[in-house]
Amino acid sequence: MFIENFKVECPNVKYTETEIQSVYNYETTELVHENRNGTYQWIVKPKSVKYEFKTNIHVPKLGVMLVGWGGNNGSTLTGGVIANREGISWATKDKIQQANYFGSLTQASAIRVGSFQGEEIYAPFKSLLPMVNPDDIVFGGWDISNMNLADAMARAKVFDIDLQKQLRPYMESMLPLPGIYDPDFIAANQEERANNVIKGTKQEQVQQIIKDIKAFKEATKVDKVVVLWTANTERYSNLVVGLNDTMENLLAAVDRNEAEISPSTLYAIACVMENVPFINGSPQNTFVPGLIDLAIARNTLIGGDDFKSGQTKMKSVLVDFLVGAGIKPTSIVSYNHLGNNDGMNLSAPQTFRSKEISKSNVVDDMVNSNAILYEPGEHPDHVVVIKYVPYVGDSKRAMDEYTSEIFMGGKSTIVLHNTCEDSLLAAPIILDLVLLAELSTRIEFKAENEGKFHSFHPVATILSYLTKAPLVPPGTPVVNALSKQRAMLENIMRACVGLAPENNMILEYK
Ligand code: NAI
Ligand code: DG6
Repeated sequence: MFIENFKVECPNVKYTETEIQSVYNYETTELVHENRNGTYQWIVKPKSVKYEFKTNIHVPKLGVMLVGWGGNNGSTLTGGVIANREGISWATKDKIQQANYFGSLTQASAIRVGSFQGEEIYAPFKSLLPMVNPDDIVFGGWDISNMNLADAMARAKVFDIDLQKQLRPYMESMLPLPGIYDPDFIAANQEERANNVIKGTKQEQVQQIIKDIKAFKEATKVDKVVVLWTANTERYSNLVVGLNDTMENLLAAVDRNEAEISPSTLYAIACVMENVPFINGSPQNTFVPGLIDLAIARNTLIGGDDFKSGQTKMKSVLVDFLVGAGIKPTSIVSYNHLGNNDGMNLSAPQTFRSKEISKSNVVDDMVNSNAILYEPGEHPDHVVVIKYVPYVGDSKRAMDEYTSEIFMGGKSTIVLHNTCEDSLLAAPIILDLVLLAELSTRIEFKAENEGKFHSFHPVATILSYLTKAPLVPPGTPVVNALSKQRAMLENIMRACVGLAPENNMILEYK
């Protein structure tokens, strides 16, 4: 059965006019490695830590500024939200299609609430905590191409033509602000597109982005802004001591107009200075150590990297399943080809390298979890190939071959082929990222040994379900397995309303 919403009633939870307060027992373990009678032994001690959570229930009017607004993802998300808001339907060759949010964790997925008279009861994921309604988002942003959003949607060739016609009146007055363009960081084939750029030094460019955010807030009267990078993949920035290794060095390097500070890092600096959350949807190392330092010092949310939309999402399910089943993946080969502007930009070796890195590291935690299968340091062969094939446009083809060792030396090969519009996968993920980033800034918590409530760590690991290479604070384990990432997010949200983690035990019926 599906219920639309619910309220938790228990002594541990209090709903006030402004917040939801919950007291939550975090059941965890403490490990010790001790010498007992001459031999070292691992001792595991169950541990319960009392936490208190406070969630501000005032849902703000949210502004979302996209870097790369006029790209395929930016125009698809903007059009998709307008179509949902306006209740638009359109004719396809198959049927009359209604706008929807399929593919969005927050808008189209469900959570299990419990059992009622022998039936499992589910509710919308978004019913867990008060969240911004996508209909109310005001969009804005930057693009190095000056095309209005209606023309950008046509250039993207993602939506059916009947839908495009209906969206055009809403989108033709939407104009991207000039962006920070540095041809050294993206493919040379993007130069033709760059007709809308901010002039000046790097410091002047940062100041312009700050001005743009302030002006957008003023003009739209939004309460909060989240900025998200969905612009072209950049090459990696070189990490250089004295340049971008600390907050002070990074800011000084901007002042000196150092060439190695990338546009994405400049946008991120501006956002952190303005205390505006910044999310990176592409694979490059925007978050150089100096920027992470800066975000921590100013307690401003940063999150990334690289939307986990299709092939990698599947990989973080399949390898988790195989390793979890005691099967040993030994070779993973992922090809894809696509013909959109992203594909064209990735046809340059330096930008492809950024994508190759983020697509390749996604099985590490699963491989490292099972020393019965893998020797220390052993890893499956893992190859990633991307080719630009203009004819297929946004309709990406992804082909994967997983070869594994099974019982008694046998081999099992699984082959997958997926054809799918890339931007229709990415747009709902962008929506989830901004909605969850906003929500997480309204949650405060403290453990029993902490005096004061505090927000989550500025490096937002809570967003990791949505990213290929989750950015984590220094010294924090990286989790790539999709089911663990989802459980983490859902269980934290459940804790905020005093619900235990979903344990799937269903003991009542055992
Ligand atoms: P796109 O090429 O259609 O759009 C990118 C836009 O960014 C373009 O309009 C371009 O003019 C603009 N741009 C480039 N540099 C800029 C800058 N410095 N400032 C402002 N605007 C700038 O690409 P698409 O398909 O929208 O993808 C965007 C990004 O998302 C790419 O980096 C891609 O790798 C990443 N991504 C996409 C996924 C998907 O499934 N579509 C999944 C994972 C990541
Ligand atoms: C080619 O791989 C283009 C990329 O931008 C991908 O579409 C994007 O990284 C999606 O990757 P995945 O592995 O999540 O499907």
